[in-house]
Amino acid sequence: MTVRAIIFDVDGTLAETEELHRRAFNEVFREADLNWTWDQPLYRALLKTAGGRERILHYMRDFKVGPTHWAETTTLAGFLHKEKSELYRRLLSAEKLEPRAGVRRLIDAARAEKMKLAIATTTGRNNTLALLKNIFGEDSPHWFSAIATGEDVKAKKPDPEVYRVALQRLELSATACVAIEDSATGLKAARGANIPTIVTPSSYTAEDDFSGALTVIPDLETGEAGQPVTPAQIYEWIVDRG
Ligand code: XBP
Ligand code: MG
Repeated sequence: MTVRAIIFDVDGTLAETEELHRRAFNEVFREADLNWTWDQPLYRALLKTAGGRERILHYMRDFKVGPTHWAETTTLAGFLHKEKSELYRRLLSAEKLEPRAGVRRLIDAARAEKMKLAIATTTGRNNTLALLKNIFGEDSPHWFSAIATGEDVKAKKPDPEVYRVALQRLELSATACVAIEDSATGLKAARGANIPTIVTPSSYTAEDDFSGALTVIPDLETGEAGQPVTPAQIYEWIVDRG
């Protein structure tokens, strides 16, 4: 018996992408002649709202900016988010990102052991595919048996729905899988679906509360004792602590 699948979060877990998302938000705000700038401290706070469109709506509400009518507010948020998503992918096609430390090693080890791989993310499908191709190469989307994104759900993280969709597509039970997340929001979503979860905090989430995680480690290369995380190690953690 071993772990049958690893379900990866995307932003902050596979790669440090949030600075690119933030750049795309700010450029689109500028292009739309909006006097909005999301600096890093503000973006850290705004990241508590998962999903770019929801984040823009939350910002307009909290900072009392943008149109006063609800219908216009949602139209503007939808427009800005669509533009931002296209710009994010243009930025990704011009800039090579690296996967976070140890991610590629664990993926290769899991594939060698015939474990399944999946994705459970808040961002959209095109963004996900563009990032996978950027960091792992053109063929890499085929490594994943299930890709569940924000487009597949009614409620985004911290709601567990995206993890439930991933489990359904994998045709596996929660306890046969492990999730890898970088944020408290993502951890809550994975735990809400009963999936044991490893947390590798990212640059924006280091201060989050990770209670309920199987382990919190700097990254998949460093692990708990300076050793790269392996499928066997994950199974041991689940048996000992799950
Ligand atoms: C993290 C998020 C996303 C990104 C932006 O996603 O909250 O909203 O910040 O992506 P993940 P969109 O679940 O992968 O960590 O603007 O496409 O929503
Ligand atoms: Mg994340």
